[in-house]
Amino acid sequence: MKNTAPAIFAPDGIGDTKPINQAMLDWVHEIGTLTEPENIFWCDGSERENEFLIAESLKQNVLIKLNEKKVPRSYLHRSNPNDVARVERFTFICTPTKEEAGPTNTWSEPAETYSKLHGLLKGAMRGRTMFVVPYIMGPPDSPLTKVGFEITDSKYVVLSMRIMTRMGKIALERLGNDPKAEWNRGVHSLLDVDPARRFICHFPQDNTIISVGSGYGGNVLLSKKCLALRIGSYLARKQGWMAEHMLILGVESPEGKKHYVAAAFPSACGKTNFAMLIPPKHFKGWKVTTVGDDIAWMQVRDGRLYAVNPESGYFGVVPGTSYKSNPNAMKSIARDSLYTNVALTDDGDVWWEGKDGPPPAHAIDWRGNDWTPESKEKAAHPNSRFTTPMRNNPALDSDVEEGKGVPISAIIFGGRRSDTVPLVYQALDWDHGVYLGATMASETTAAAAGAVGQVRRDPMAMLPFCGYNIGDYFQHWLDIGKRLTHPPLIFNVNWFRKGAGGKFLWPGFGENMRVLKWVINRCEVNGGALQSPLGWLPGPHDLDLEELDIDHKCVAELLGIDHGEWQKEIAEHKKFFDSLGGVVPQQLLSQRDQLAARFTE
Ligand code: OXD
Ligand code: MN
Repeated sequence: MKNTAPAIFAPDGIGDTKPINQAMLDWVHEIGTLTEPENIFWCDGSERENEFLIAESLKQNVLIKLNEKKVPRSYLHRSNPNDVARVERFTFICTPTKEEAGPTNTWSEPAETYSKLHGLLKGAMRGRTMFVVPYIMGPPDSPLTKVGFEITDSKYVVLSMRIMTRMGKIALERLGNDPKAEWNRGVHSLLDVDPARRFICHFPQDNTIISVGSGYGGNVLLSKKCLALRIGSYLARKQGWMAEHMLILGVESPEGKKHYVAAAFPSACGKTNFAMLIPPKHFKGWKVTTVGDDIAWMQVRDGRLYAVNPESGYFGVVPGTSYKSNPNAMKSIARDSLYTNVALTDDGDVWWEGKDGPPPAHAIDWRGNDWTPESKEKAAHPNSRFTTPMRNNPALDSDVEEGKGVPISAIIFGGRRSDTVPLVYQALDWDHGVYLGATMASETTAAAAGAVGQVRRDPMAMLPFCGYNIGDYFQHWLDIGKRLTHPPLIFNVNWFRKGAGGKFLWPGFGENMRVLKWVINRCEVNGGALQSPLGWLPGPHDLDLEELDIDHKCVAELLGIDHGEWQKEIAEHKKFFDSLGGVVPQQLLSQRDQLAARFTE
């Protein structure tokens, strides 16, 4: 096998912080015996360790140093061109029975899968360094916080995990020496980055993840999609909390009243932009702050839902990010960042489609080839990414480290829909809101391998991330609702509706504040709304559209409900539920009947 990750040799005092937990040491020994690395590097998350790993990554061309004046302490990484996105068809849920994984997951029998993976891992780290990465997910003093260990042969993974998680000693201390402590076992090997040997496998019952053959963040930063969502959702159901694919933001009014909102959108549909929104000038005194941009772990406390962001960094889509679309993201990624698969300019800066200013006259594209504005190929891959610490975000919420989390006033679901779905509407109650989430659909994006732009149902934006049977997941949502005496209000939004000419009707980005204000007003019980078959819809004067250059006809179109389109949509809901083969809870089936009936009233 080609050695895609040659071993490195650390001086004394680096890479030798062994944990004291015997169960943990036994597991590392077991994986070491299987994979036969040249040496083992025990990460402690220190600055010195980071500097050493960066220096070694530069020597091995895993990273390219960017111009220190333009983007301080930042690096470019180019992935193998066959490895640029999550691969859902190579992602497996390995529960004892197929029913436990359910109709939306690709199931694989655990014993057979372990045996196949162990075959692939046998001797896979010969001539390589095996890194042991301890990390925690969640604020240090949260009851929701989990410990994970990732074994990997990729330096890029170690450097990324240091940004995306609270990594190193903090996790060793939290684990302590309790042999029964709960912790996630993650094993990753690049192998030879061959799609034919690429598998991302989850064993929820064993709290174990094995990922081989890829170096793409979503497949290999095992803390993120694998632990925080797939294994996380399984643990959440068992332990009575929620693990969701949601951003969390705070909104403060000029009067100083603050609400927190969680919002689920599928991958690459603007979660990071929404979480970092800057209100337009007209909204003087309003402030939006970011708790998280991708994942929310939520628990019920005193009848309310509280959320924490388990991560400590952002792994965001680069193309389209600019001072116009997301100034806070631009400021965050101006330093301390890893860029993956963007273009490199001749002066050592990074460039991508949609960045402010004119394109460079010449650059090296994401594949390492010469690029000019005349080139047919894109300079940056459509799913090129930044990895940046959340502390760089000028709008970081002051309660991001709060262990009990932030109280959630509203949950927003949203997808990318060119037609049918209005700009915003509010569910009638929790169960109806669960129905909105369960029937969500979105046009596919470049975040996952496969065709782009096709409408697919993506319940709660969790289709690729729910680690167990989706029917049980819907039931879990309904059950959580029963424990909430002050449930968040639930909304659906669609920033992407298009008019007859195929142009977006809504300006999006910062202007989404107008929708957010209506949501907050509804939470405060002072926002006007009209009853509609879909739920509560803002009337023409309920949205604050002052100083927005938008045609009244566009607003009517944005909020319009086309009965013909909705007949088709309801039929699609039925088709989707039917395709799940009888796992959908009765309450949701009757929600659909009630929706259909409201259209005939
Ligand atoms: C992500 C994704 O990277 O959803 O967050 O793919
Ligand atoms: Mn995501």
